[in-house]
Amino acid sequence: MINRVWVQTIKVTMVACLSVMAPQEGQRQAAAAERTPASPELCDIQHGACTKEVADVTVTLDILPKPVKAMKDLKFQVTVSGAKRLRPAHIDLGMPGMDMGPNRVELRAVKDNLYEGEGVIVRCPSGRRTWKAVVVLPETGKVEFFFDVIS
Ligand SMILES: [Cu+2]
Repeated sequence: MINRVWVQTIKVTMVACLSVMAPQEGQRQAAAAERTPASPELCDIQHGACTKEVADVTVTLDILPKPVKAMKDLKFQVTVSGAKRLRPAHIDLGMPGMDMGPNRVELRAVKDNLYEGEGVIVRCPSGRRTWKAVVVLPETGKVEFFFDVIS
C-alpha cells in the first residue's frame, strides 16, 4: 500500500516536472528562432553586432570587448546608415521588466555614421542576464536591442 502511494507520488511529480519543462523548451526554441537575422529580438551580442531598422535607417549596435560581461568597462559602438549627421545620441541601458536605475551611455561621433561611448552593465541581483539597450537617435527615433550578458 505504501509502495503504491509512493509510485503514485512519483508519477504526479514527473507529470508536474514535464508540464513545467515543456513550455521552457518551447521558449528556448522560440528564443533560438528569434536569433535569426530576420527577427533578431534576442540578439547574440556575444558573437557579433545587432542590427535593426527604424524609419529607413539601419542601426547597428556592437559592444566590446567580447565576451560582453557585467561589471566591466564596455565600449558601445553604434553605426547608423542612411541618416544625416546626428545631434548627440545616447543609449539607455536597462533590463526588460525591471527597474535597474538610470544607466546612460553618451555617444560621440567618431567618424561618419559611427558613434561610440563607454559604459558598464551592472550585475543583476536577481541573476537575470537579459538587458535592453535603447539607442536614442534624436532625428530618427529609438531602437531597442535585447541581449544576454555574462554575469
Ligand atoms: Cu535586474
